[in-house]
Amino acid sequence: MEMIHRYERFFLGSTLVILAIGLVAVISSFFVNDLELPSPVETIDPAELASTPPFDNPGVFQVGENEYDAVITAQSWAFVPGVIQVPAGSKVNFKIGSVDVVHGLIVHGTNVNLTIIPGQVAEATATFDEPGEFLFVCSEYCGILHHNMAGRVIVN
Ligand SMILES: [Cu+2]
Repeated sequence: MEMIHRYERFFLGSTLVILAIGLVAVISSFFVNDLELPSPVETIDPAELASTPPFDNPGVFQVGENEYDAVITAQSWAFVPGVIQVPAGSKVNFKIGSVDVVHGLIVHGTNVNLTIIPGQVAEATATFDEPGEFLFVCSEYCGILHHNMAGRVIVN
């Protein structure tokens, strides 16, 4: 006599197959799509961030024909600079560090979604093909004025 009902065995088996497919998808995506876990690009002493290049001079810097580095410091409760202006068609490399607590950076209309951990430099790249304004906000609750922590990418 069977100890496990055949339906139960069927669902147990299906669950294992689905889990295995998911695991294969996740693992293979690391190699096929070159996905990475969010990890520190480099580490930096948060107390020294404001006096360490490039964060001692935050701003937007042209590094190629259509390429810009946006060096940003995050602090309670502002991004410096709060406005990033680039021409349409620009590739923007966001490079951001926090001087105090954990912040986040989400740039609307792009895939940029970073957690900014004090002591770690976070980087992401986005291309802005169309002129317009793109709001960016802090995505980690960082204190009483968290809701004011925002800025804009202005694409001309
Ligand atoms: Cu914040």
